[in-house]
Amino acid sequence: MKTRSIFPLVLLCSLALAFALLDGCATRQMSCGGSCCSVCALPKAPELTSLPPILPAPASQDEKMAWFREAKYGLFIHWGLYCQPAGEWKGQPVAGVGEWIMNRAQIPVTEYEGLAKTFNPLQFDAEAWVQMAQDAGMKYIVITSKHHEGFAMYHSTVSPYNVYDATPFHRDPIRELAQACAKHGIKFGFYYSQSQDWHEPGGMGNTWDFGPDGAKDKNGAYDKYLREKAEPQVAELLQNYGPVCLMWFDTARVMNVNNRGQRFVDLVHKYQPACLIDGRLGVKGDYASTGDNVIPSEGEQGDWEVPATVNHTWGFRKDDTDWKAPSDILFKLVDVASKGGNYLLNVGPTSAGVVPAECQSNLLTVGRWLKVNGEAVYGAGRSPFGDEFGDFSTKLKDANGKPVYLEFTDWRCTTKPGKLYFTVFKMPHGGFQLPDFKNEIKKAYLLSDPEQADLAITTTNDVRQVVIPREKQNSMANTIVVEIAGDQIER
Ligand code: JFZ
Repeated sequence: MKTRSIFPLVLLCSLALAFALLDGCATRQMSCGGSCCSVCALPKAPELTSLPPILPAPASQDEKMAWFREAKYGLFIHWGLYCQPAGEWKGQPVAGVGEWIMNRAQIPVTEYEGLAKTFNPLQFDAEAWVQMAQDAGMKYIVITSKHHEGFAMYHSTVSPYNVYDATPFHRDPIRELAQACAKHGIKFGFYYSQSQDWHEPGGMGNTWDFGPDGAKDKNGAYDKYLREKAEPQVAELLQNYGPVCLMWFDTARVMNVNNRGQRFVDLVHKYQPACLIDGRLGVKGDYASTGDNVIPSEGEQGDWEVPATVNHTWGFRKDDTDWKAPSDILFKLVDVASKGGNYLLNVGPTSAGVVPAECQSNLLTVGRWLKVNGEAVYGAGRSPFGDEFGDFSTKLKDANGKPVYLEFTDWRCTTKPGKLYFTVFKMPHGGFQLPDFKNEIKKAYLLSDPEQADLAITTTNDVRQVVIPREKQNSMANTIVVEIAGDQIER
């Protein structure tokens, strides 16, 4: 009996291993966050359990935004069929971001569809991805449920062009991720390309197969696509994956006609009143999205988010290993937080289903810093100063003769009631010079010091300096907590 019941498993696993070898994954690092097949060491598909209920309608906009304002740091994931060509088509590199390859190489739909037949990311492990995000200090995950290529990365009943029905993988990675996120207490949201869909005759963007976009807008094809694919798919995502923290729409094209944009807003409100809408739907959302990798030069009011890359692409490109260094990621995160925003940092997993090892390791380095110093980031408010962001050069002029803006990167300040957090990236030899403010200082200590030992503050020519013993300094950045009297800074 025993041998009989184990035989199909062994067979399955060896088949899986054969596929994995074909995919070249045996040479890559294995990670089994959940559990692994003991024979082939590939992660096992998790058993699906029920998902938590959808959240009730928030009582106010502040209540709706509360988790987002606390979170500050999220993981963006661009994963789709484009991770297989990975920036190369028919042996030639295709310029631009990886997920735009179909457009940039003008690949006909019929040809591009072939990528579904070989999509089989056997090393995919939802548990490992979510664990990585958590260890990196990220509080929410936003994944491409359908990018411009038009391929649904979840089991859609609206279109068979989806990961469950059209690939040998025959699993719903988004369902698995929803479950892992619920388990780890990480918020989960979806990117959905509402306007561009290069797979459909009525979707925007595919001019090589289906002609100019203007005609689709005027002859009803676009509305047909919106009503028959985009809207029902968004409804599926909002109904079948538990609580959705936000919907990340993108590259809006004529959304203000025929209530097109509003209809998406209505769907979100109908199915998940607590779900946020990003700033790229084409009608007003719950927060503003900046341009890609664009960090405002000063503090900004309202709620906003910077979508950013860890290299120069969103979808995986095999030729792009120019990873942002951990110190750079950390500076940008604290910079964004000190200006009042959120940082949504992207990874592009491979066709094997893994996040490149070096990229992971960089994110985890930042995560270790945040484990100690996260109090200065999560739920922290804007800088009450501003001089630290930069200034116009007195010497350098741009092409129009205007002074060039020079960014300063020495330190950033975030706040909580009664506390200033000075995160210092370049520690001057004589100590950190506090910006001028009148409030009484009650106490100053290093956030990394569990004893919260008082740091000495010296005053020279009315400038206060905080001295940090060398042996207590972290090489990436040090956060000095300054406890002050009063909740408002007096300058
Ligand atoms: C879009 C997508 O086309 C791209 O593939 C990726 O998903 C990215 C996150 O979003 O690209 C944009 C959209 C908006 C701007 C720049 C690139 N923008 O406003 O600067």
